[in-house]
Amino acid sequence: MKWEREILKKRALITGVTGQDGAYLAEFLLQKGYEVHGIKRRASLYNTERVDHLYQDPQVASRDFVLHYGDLSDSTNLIRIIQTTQPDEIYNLAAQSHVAVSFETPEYTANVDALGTLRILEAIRILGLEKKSRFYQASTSELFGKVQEIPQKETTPFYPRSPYAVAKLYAYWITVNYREAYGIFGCNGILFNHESPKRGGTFVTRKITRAMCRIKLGMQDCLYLGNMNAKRDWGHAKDYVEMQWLMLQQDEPVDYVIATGEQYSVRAFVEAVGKELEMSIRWQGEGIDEVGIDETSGKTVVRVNPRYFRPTEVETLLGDPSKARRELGWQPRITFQELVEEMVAEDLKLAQRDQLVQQGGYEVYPDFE
Ligand code: NDP
Ligand code: GDR
Repeated sequence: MKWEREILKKRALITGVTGQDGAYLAEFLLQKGYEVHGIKRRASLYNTERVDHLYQDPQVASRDFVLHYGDLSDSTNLIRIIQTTQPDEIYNLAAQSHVAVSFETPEYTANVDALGTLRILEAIRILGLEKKSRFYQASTSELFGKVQEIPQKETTPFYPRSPYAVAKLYAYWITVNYREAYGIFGCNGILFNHESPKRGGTFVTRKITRAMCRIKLGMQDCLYLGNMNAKRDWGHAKDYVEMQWLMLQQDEPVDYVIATGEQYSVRAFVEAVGKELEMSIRWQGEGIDEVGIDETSGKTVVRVNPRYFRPTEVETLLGDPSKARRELGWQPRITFQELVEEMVAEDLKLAQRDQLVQQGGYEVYPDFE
């Protein structure tokens, strides 16, 4: 019965709905029968590409997926959206999420990633929604930064190494504080790197899959990278958003590390992508002179460019997700190999599309990052 469905229907608000995780989470919650509201930023060009397939005509009165203009730097707007939507669950995924960019825009990153989180928590309090709106905070393995323990778990001390990570540290603690001070059901998901074909093109995995697919098709000569020794624990975003939801379904708010427990270097990621594309990468030289040669073509396809080095680097991250496994029964389903295969398949399709456009006599612009 329609009436029953509406009463039972849960309502979620997602900040950062136009991002990688926001898009997967919106899809996941809609499949679960939620009414999903998302906050998108005003931009001079359309920025809803990742959620366009979920779009519902605003002329239709009853919609399950609704986008609101907003920004984490604007409290008035956040209070109004939360007041109008009265969400049962708020997922705070919005952030200036690029670590290297945070060195260029430290104040903005702090405003959005740290104070933005405070603004939402305050909105919950101002509106008296402490007992209604559960809150998920997108915390990060970057909090561990210069690692104090291997692998990293919930009790590992934090040592942030970038303006991004320092801002996220504030967000982590303000979520804990509002939970303890005001009884808000607030959780931190300390998520390790997670990727997908929806990953932004300036993060290293997507940068590699995009560039190597284009190199394979002869549309690009070389891929320029920074620190290839960096090691990460890479999972699939689809698996990880399920965990964000699961954390808000528990009886008590608890913080969890979410990771695969496996680690690969940037260099190993390049090799895995090469293998998928039937390229065999041989490394030669050291430091900034290191190059990757595709033995099948004899061409140098990877070079180092110090412009991608960071003032302070996070060299290695490896998560221990055993608490989530034990208490939530969570286990990642998608393997590293499957992640690489899916990303390569998608980027090969996109490169082939661009190649057709090029062959048709139209301009195709290169990737600049
Ligand atoms: P993305 O960069 O793909 O998405 C970030 C989202 O935040 C986008 O929708 C973006 O909008 C939005 N946003 C940025 N600034 C603002 C602002 N001022 N006001 C409102 N919205 C804003 O990130 P991911 O989806 O990968 O990550 C989601 C969250 O999880 C982030 O908080 C990130 O820091 C965190 N995280 C991510 C991990 C990962 O490996 N992916 C690991 C651990 C934590 P627009 O589309 O307009 O740019
Ligand atoms: P990260 O992801 O900083 O871990 O943050 P990113 O993919 O940007 O970097 C991973 C590692 O690769 C090294 N690297 C390069 N990185 C980029 N972007 N471009 C390059 O050319 C390049 N060459 C080498 C980096 O130095 C780094 O060591 C991501 C984001 O999603 C954060 O929001 C999130 O919190 C963390 O993951 C967990």
